[in-house]
Amino acid sequence: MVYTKPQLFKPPKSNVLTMTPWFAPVIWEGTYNLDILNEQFRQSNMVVGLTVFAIKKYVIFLQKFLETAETYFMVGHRVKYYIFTDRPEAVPNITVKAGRELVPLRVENYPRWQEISMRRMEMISHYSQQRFIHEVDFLVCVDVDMRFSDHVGVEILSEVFGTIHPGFYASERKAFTYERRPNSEAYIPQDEGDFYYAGGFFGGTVAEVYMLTKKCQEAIMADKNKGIEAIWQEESHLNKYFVYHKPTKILSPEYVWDNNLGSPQFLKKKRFLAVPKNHSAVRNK
Ligand code: 5GW
Ligand code: MN
Repeated sequence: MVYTKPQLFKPPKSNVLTMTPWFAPVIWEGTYNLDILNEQFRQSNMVVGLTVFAIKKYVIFLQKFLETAETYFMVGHRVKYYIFTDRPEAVPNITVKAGRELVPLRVENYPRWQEISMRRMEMISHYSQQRFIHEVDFLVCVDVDMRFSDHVGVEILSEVFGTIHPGFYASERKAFTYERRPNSEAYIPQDEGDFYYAGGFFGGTVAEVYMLTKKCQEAIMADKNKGIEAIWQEESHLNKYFVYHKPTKILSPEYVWDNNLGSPQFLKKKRFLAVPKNHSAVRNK
């Protein structure tokens, strides 16, 4: 517990928002002391579940995803990788470090890609209630077409957290690609909303992730019955949820980046990066 004391009149960052108006911290490199956070987390002996979906050709992303997670994700802590897949035999047999475990979970395959993407909410809510609640304390729910490229640790954990989408961090509200049709359950009026959150990185305690995914799942089904599908599927519903259930922590775009967006000055770390995909090869629609 030896470190330089916090300086009330020398905030570590002044170029970016580090606290929302509802007092949720925004996590950037330089805002936290990992030694303190790790110490606190260790004392609680908690377990983190990382959920990822690899359906059909997306199993090809698992090798790099898991290898890099072993290097950068929650190092030194207990981790369960929950891999939802229609092809458990295609899950790479990688050796994981002590305290970490690979758990393949067989799921159905859906013919439409929009359905594959949206059904993640249903699967996560179902397994949260049936299984995750008994096995882990926190859930981190991410896309698989990604690789870890820098530290992602306990600084992200909180009751419920979302990540600022790398394509919209500087956008005005009106430019957010929220669902704008009032007959969708994901509808957000022009004068509401804080950030545009990425569908590919959210999480929290199992209880909170259960509520979030359940609510999104119900909204998706209600839309389906009305014959409407939100513009960005489950990402639209996640954004709607966060307007009215504010995240208790916000991850900066350091936590979901895409090198097509360059390397702006404010971005000190690229922790979780989109893997370029050959759309025609992996997305046999
Ligand atoms: C297939 C065709 C088009 C879009 C998505 C898929 C697809 C997605 C798939 O065939 N299998 C699959 O497991 N997924 C899961 O949904 C992956 O976990 C993937 O990361 C997630 C979201 O789809 P992405 O990553 O293609 O969406 P973007 O918005 O990151 O391009
Ligand atoms: Mn993706």
